[in-house]
Amino acid sequence: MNTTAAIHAMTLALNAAWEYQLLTFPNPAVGAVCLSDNGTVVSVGTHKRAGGPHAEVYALRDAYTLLSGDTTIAGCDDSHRIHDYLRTRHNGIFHTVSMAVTLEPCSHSGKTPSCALLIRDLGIKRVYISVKDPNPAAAGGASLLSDAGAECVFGIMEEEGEKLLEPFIRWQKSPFVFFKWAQRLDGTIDNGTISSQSSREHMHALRDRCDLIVIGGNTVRHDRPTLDARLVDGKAPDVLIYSQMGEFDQSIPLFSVPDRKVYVESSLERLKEYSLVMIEGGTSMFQASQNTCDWYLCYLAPKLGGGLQNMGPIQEDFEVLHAKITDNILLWMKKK
Ligand code: AOF
Ligand code: ZN
Repeated sequence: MNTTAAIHAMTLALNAAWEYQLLTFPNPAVGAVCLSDNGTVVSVGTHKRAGGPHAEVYALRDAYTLLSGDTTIAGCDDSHRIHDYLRTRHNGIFHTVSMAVTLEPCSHSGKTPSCALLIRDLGIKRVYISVKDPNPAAAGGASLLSDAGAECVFGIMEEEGEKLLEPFIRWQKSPFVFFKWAQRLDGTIDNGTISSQSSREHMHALRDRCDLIVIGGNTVRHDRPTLDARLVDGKAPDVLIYSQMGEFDQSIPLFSVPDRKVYVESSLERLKEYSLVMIEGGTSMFQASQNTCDWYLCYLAPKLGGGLQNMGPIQEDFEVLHAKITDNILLWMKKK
């Protein structure tokens, strides 16, 4: 198979993984693609949440369903069941299948069984890999496959694979912190709901995964937010109100969410106790967290008018890590 087909497959795998960026916390975001021997894409899989099937397992499940016509495990989300079923029923159909994966297939049994062992047992002959697994417990899947006679090709879109993995590497040792805001095309960030329903659901899914939200005191006073994850039935993270003045009206909804801690503090030291932190706010919160943020996430709504305030005097050049176009545009960025 030519490199163009491998790059095409890896691009699909990377895009699939970005769909669940941060949502897999504390696991990495991972994507996988199965290809037929002429380079046609057969299936795309992505890891969706920690404890759930790995990306390879979803891709293999869907490839099996398509190639065999057997729909028994078509909608199955139980990784043990998928592994067991594929092992006993594959009937050699994977011998002409190659895979592209954004992360080296895992060698270990964690919450789910080993992907590398499954790939080996299905008789897959070639695996394109973007980056090695930095987690020592799960690494080594490629040598396991090579020892069994499969070809592992490393370094396909390696730079892109490394960017995808940055949060995973960061939250192993210190908090991964991102600043999130929503704006209209004219740059305004105030006055009512800006983002679409699907963007707000995505943002609530992120809140559900975060263990801390940081927000500026003025935003709390003006917007009186709840800062929970109600749109996805998720859990509400703890809240740090970053403010020089300790006094807040306790009837603001965020104070009455059960099982959550709320801190009012004039420093960001508290972040060190957490692993995945979202900062929300406007100009002053952006400035206060300049040296703390790893990434930035902007939801851009295709609207003009309706607001007055923008990000003000901030000057920043960002690198776009990933952009997703839906009814809004999602921009994952980091400072250049
Ligand atoms: C893969 N494919 O899609 C992911 C991998 O507890 P577990 O079983 O979910 O294993 C988690 C570890 O596996 C995680 O720390 C990382 O090293 C690797 N993640 N590996 O082959 C995937 N998400
Ligand atoms: Zn795995």
